[in-house]
Amino acid sequence: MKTVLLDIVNIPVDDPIAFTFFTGYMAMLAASVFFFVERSSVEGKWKLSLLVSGLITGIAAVHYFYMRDYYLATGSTPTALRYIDWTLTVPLMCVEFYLLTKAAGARLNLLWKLIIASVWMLVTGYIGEAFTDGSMMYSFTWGALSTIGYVYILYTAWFGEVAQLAAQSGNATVVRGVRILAWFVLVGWAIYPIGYMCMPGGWLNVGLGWSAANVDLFYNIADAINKIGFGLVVYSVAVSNSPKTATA
Ligand SMILES: *C/C=C(C)/C=C/C=C(C)/C=C/C1=C(C)CCCC1(C)C
Repeated sequence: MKTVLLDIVNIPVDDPIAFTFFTGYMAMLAASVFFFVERSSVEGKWKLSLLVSGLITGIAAVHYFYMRDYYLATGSTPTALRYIDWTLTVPLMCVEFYLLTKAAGARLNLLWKLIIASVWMLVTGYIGEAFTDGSMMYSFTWGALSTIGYVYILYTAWFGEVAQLAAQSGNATVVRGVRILAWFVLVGWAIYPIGYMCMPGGWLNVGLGWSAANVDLFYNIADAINKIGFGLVVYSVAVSNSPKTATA
């Protein structure tokens, strides 16, 4: 009888998805250590931003630990764990936008609007994945509903309140940082719907015959880029706004 434990310790070398689960876990863990340690080298008000960066990758690391085992033991997609992770970490990414623009006058209602949009995006996405009947209509409907939340965040970061407040801040590194984060939302976050469309009933699955097995590959790569990348952008803004003596 094959035990679950045996499946877990045997990481198949020819399985790129298992590989990205494992490296994803390590990368998130290492990034958290980095962000937590580096808190001491930035000035007061930036410490909270770095704490949030570390929490985002830390929460992801814990979920990757479990998702990797789930995947190795069952060979299937850990949908629920994935969405629990995102429901915690995507709102925290909204907090980063809020903290970056707070000095320029961002108010809590901006944060709430972003959080509500992200929760909408994720709850509808989860319904689209977890309860699918495999039909194109089902996949498209929930995917389209989810995209409304995504577009709202995208708009806010590029042209809406976040972009406007960044411009008003008069701080060149904040303007630049927010613009880079907006690029992450446009390009990095767009990888997720590609993964979603590999699901049964999805356009890439039905239209191009892309396998549902690719879902985790897209999600794992996107998570590493977005969660660690976001944190590094915030880190660089924090460092350039801290006195040189504090960074030594
Ligand atoms: C750290 C995790 C992040 C940044 C996750 C982001 C997830 C998305 C932007 C997901 C978007 C989706 C759509 C826009 C439509 C299809 C369903 C989703 C949830 C995959």
